Amino acid sequence: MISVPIGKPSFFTVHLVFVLLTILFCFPGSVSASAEEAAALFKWKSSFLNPDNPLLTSWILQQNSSPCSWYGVSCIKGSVNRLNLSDSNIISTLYDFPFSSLPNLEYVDMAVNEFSGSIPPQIGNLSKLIYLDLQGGALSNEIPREIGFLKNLQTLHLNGNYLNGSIPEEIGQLRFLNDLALAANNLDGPFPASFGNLKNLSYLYVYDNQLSGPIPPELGNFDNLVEVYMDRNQLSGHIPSTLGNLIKLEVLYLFSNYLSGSIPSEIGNLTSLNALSLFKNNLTGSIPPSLGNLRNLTLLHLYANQLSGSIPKELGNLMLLDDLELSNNLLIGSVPVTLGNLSNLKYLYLLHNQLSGPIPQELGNLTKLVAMIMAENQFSDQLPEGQCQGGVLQNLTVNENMLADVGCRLLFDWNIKTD
Ligand SMILES: *[C@@H]1O[C@H](CO)[C@@H](O)[C@H](O)[C@H]1NC(C)=O
Ligand SMILES: *[C@@H]1O[C@H](CO)[C@@H](O)[C@H](O)[C@H]1NC(C)=O
Ligand SMILES: *[C@@H]1O[C@H](CO)[C@@H](O)[C@H](O)[C@H]1NC(C)=O
Ligand SMILES: *[C@@H]1O[C@H](CO)[C@@H](O)[C@H](O)[C@H]1NC(C)=O
Ligand SMILES: *[C@@H]1O[C@H](CO)[C@@H](O)[C@H](O)[C@H]1NC(C)=O
Ligand SMILES: *[C@@H]1O[C@H](CO)[C@@H](O)[C@H](O)[C@H]1NC(C)=O
Ligand SMILES: *[C@@H]1O[C@H](CO)[C@@H](O)[C@H](O)[C@H]1NC(C)=O
Ligand SMILES: *[C@@H]1O[C@H](CO)[C@@H](O)[C@H](O)[C@H]1NC(C)=O
Ligand SMILES: *[C@@H]1O[C@H](CO)[C@@H](O)[C@H](O)[C@H]1NC(C)=O
Ligand SMILES: CC(=O)N[C@H]1CO[C@H](CO)[C@@H](O)[C@@H]1O
Repeated sequence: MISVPIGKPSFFTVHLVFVLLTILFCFPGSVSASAEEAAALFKWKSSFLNPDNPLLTSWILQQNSSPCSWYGVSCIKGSVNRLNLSDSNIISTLYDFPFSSLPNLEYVDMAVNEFSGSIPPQIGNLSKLIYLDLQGGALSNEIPREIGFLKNLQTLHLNGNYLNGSIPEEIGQLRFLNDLALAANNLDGPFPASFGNLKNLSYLYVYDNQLSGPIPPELGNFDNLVEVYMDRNQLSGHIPSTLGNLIKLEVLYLFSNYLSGSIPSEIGNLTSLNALSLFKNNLTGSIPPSLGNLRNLTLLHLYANQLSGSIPKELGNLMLLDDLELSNNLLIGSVPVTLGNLSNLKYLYLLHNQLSGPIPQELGNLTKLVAMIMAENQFSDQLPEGQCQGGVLQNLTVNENMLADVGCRLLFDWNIKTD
């Protein structure tokens, strides 16, 4: 009875050896690639903490087994080419993965399982790999340098694990890399110097780590970039003006870092941009009027910086904008009347600046506004009449200004101080 935990694996081993011998004796000299691959995968499965995983009941060894019809396995010419075990409730490590027994493997999708332990250096033996997705597990320790041997890799998703240390220099050898996701780990240190080699990147997700040092200036040469998420790190230095070359860029998230200097006016050349989020940095200088060229922008978050000067009237060109947040800066002057053209605007946050003058009547045209947060400025005169008509507005905050007559006080839960 007591021997059950030991007896089970040894039964598997005996069974495996028996099957392998059967294969060898029955088909001498013609052991097919797929039978070897089947044995290797079966052996790996038997190392799982849940080898009886109900999704993997097709993974059984029989005489002359081929794994090609097994759950999640696809073959080309009888050899395993693709392994898709995403979201399959596997509880295991990668230590016993048959890295040296699957020579034709090109696609590995093992996202969202309970893989723990390190990524073994033998990962580098999967030399034909094009696609590797190990996101959403519990992998820890450093990304092995051997990742650099995977020279054909186009997609690498290691996000959502507990990987630490810095991004290995060897990543620069992955010149075909198109989609790199290292987000939501514990990675630190600067981007390696070789990062500039990854010229074919379209998607770069490194958010929510502790990466430090500058944004690699070479990023401005990555002509195919479509989405850049570098937010929630410890990046410092300036935003490179060369980012303005990235005419395919649709998302640029750099928020919650330690970036300083001004917003380069070249950002206004990113005419494909849908979302620009630079909040919670240490950016200074004024908001470049060129941002008014970003006509596809729906989200512009520049709050919690030290931006000065006035709000450029050109922002009124951003007809698709639904979320404009400029709070907690040092902005002065009046709110441009052109903002009244932003007919899709739902969120207007100008809280805690040094804005003055009347709030333009034209803002009363913004009938989709849900929140208009104007508090802690030096606005004078009256509120726009339109704002008193209710609409969908749920939150109008104007306290700590110098607004005189507030006729529609009762519509909202205001806390108005008129000093
Ligand atoms: C793996 O399978 C899932 C679910 O069917 C699918 O969404 C995903 O695209 C597949 N991955 C690859 C690399 O084919
Ligand atoms: C990574 O984390 C492990 C513990 O999980 C620790 O032993 C190791 O020193 C860490 N490595 C780095 C480079 O921080
Ligand atoms: C670069 O990526 C694109 C897809 O974005 C792909 O079509 C092209 O073949 C890649 N080029 C190289 C040299 O990897
Ligand atoms: C990019 O922006 C800068 C500054 O706004 C401008 O001088 C330059 O002509 C623009 N370049 C291109 C290629 O549009
Ligand atoms: C703006 O968005 C529209 C609709 O998604 C798209 O057709 C158009 O190409 C975009 N413009 C630019 C300059 O990317
Ligand atoms: C922000 O910038 C100011 C002025 O350049 C500097 O004095 C300050 O130390 C910076 N703060 C942080 C947190 O980087
Ligand atoms: C934007 O607003 C200004 C001032 O309210 C107005 O003169 C201008 O015609 C508007 N532009 C567009 C494109 O609606
Ligand atoms: C916008 O508001 C102004 C002043 O309240 C008004 O004169 C104008 O007709 C409005 N424009 C539109 C397009 O509703
Ligand atoms: C209105 O917005 C202010 C500022 O963001 C916030 O503190 C307050 O909780 C909001 N009130 C409601 C009712 O949403
Ligand atoms: C066959 C093969 O390529 N084996 C290699 C697998 O990976 C380990 C660790 O990198 C190497 O030592 C082997 O040579």
